Amino acid sequence: MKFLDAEFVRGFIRMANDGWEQGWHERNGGNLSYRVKPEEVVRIKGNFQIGEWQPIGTSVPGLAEEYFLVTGSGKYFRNVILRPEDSICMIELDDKGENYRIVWGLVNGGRPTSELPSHLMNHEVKKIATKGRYHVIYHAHTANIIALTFVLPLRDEVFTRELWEMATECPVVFPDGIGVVPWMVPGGRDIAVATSRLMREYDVAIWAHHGMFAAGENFDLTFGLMHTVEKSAQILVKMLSMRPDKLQTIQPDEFRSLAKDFKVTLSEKFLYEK
Ligand code: 2HA
Ligand code: ZN
Repeated sequence: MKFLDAEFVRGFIRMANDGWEQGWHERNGGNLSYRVKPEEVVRIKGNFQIGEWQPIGTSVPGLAEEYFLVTGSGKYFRNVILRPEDSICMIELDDKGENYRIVWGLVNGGRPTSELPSHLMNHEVKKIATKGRYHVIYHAHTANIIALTFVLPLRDEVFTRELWEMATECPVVFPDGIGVVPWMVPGGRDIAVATSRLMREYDVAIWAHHGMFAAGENFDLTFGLMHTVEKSAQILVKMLSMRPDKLQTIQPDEFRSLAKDFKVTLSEKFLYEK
């Protein structure tokens, strides 16, 4: 099968373009990765052109010998749909989870995303936590969430509760809540460690003054999660622009009733009295 005909590759390209159309990927902002299933690797292996081993910059032994489809460092999301072979690549990890090599793509040179340590450490945590169910990690520069990191306390409880209050679907879409990483230098191992620690508990991590990471089972769920959180942030920004307080909102007991009917568990740590 031709590489670009594979369903997971088409899904990846569509998601990258959807993110571009949302306005979340100015210039080379954001990055996307997909942990490829063994049966999907088999189908496109005939297209491989294997490169040299390179250090990942962190260690992910739980992902040894796995394959990932990832966006390229410095590449633009808006170009992915036009020139996927120049903008994205598939990589293979070695038997220790310490090095990678490109097996397809980035035909004009380049490296996988600058946030590769964060992507892979998040994949490792999620693979264990979901018994292999999760395959997608997505980083986007979502303007409304970023704006909120200047005015809300950078605490998981506050971001989760305020965003839950903005739309009834929110506690159903992200019942585990949202984590917040304070401002840190992006691209390295330290921010990857901080983010993956939050990913043990949550499917969403906010990077203060930078953007968001979302994790999920497939492209639809992960894109939908990013979209839902950012839309909720947009409503909060609108509300705060009209007046600083709320005349009425969803109350803790109403969240508890919602949780019962929709069969989700909402931690009491988010349902504090204000
Ligand atoms: O430019 O988003 O965090 C890619 C990024 C770095
Ligand atoms: Zn970024």
